[in-house]
Amino acid sequence: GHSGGVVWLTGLSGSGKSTLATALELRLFARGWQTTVLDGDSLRTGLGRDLGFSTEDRAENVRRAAEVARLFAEAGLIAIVALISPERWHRALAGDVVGDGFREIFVKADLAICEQRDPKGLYAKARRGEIQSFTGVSAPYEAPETPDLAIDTGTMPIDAAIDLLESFTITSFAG
Ligand code: GGZ
Repeated sequence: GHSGGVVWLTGLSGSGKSTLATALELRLFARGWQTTVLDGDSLRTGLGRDLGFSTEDRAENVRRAAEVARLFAEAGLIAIVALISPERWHRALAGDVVGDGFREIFVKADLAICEQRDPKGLYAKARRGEIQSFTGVSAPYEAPETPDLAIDTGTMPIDAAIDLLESFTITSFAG
């Protein structure tokens, strides 16, 4: 059995948040746990489709995701949230909304690595000035100072990263 909770993944675009979120969900499902994934990229096509990328709009995006995650957690699920949530006050807001059961995971990869990966070509566009306020290029990313867990996807093999996140989640919410 397990309690409800929120696994909040923060990191740059291309740091591996979505990959880890999907992989964690599969691992937890295999253990019979109830989970759901809230991914920034897909939330923004619906729940947050009126929002842009100013610091205020990002905060509102984070707040909405946190409110939804809280509802899932109260229903006993593990909500895995993958949002850049770039500034410390954004993550503090999420933590305040969720309360107990909020865990902040720093998905850490140097900007150079994320930019090298550039799966959607967004960094290249940002460098050409075709996307404004792009995190890491023309908008800030403040690394968490005291995350509950940091996973360095730039140096750690993906399987090891998933193992680490799974163990952390089980330790946090098994009961
Ligand atoms: C950052 C942007 C931007 C700008 C579009 N800055 O890696 P992706 O492409 O697939 O997912 C990113 C997503 C970021 O949305 P979030 O909701 O996670 O951000 S936040 O928590 O800050 O609200 C990225 C894409 O949208 N994207 N423009 N300017 N990422």
